[in-house]
Amino acid sequence: MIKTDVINQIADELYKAERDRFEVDKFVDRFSELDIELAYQVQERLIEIKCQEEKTKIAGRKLGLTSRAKQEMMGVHEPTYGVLLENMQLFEGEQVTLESFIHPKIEPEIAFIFDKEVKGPIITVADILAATAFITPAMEIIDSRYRNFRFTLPDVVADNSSSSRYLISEKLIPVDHIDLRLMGMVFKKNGEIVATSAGASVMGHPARAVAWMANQLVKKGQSIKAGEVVLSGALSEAFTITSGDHFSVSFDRMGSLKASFTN
Ligand code: 0L1
Ligand code: MG
Repeated sequence: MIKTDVINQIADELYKAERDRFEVDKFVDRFSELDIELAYQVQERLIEIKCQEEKTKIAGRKLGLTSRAKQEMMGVHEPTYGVLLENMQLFEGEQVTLESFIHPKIEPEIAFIFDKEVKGPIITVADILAATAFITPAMEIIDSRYRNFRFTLPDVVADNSSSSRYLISEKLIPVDHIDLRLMGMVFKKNGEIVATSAGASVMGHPARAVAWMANQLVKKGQSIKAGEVVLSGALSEAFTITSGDHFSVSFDRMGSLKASFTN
């Protein structure tokens, strides 16, 4: 099969799996040529299809696999990134119905909102902080299209890093004077603490993950644009969502964010 056909075939199957809510088997077994580079091309094609079919556009980016625990689980040393679309955003206070998901999980994150463009190749933590207008508490709902969340690194990259929905707090905080590494986080499910963590769990500093992405994007002539939202990557493991669940994330100095789910 020629390369473009492989890209189109995988992107099309992933798009339909999400749209029609079914699981697919990982693609590396069918397409031996699926490496990380090709996987990012599939991801781009998938985003093109979604923008066209769903009449939406790019709102920002997300980092995935930023914690050492998740990287070790996958046997990799690098995170991944994906795209956030406008129609993936949920709003605090809305009851989220589970009918459009396959097997959703939720995880606590930090959102960066940019007011300047950030273009690699030598972006540092300081560059990211200088271009950030605000930070705010966030949660990401991931919903891998792969059967039982079983995939390799190229598979998950092709699947837009398992992204599905995200929500951010409307309380926007300037990043000045906050040490993001030491910022504590408490994540609760139905009123019980299920995870505690600090910003440093994301690659030592959440902005380091974002800087890594900016330095990757430039290889494809892309950048983080002014106005975009970037999710840092999770500060804890992800938790399965079932109907009736309530989740909240609270950060030292940034505030809290809640999400509730129903059938
Ligand atoms: O946002 C994430 O960290 C998810 C990345 C993909 C891995 C997964 O689906 O668990
Ligand atoms: Mg995430």
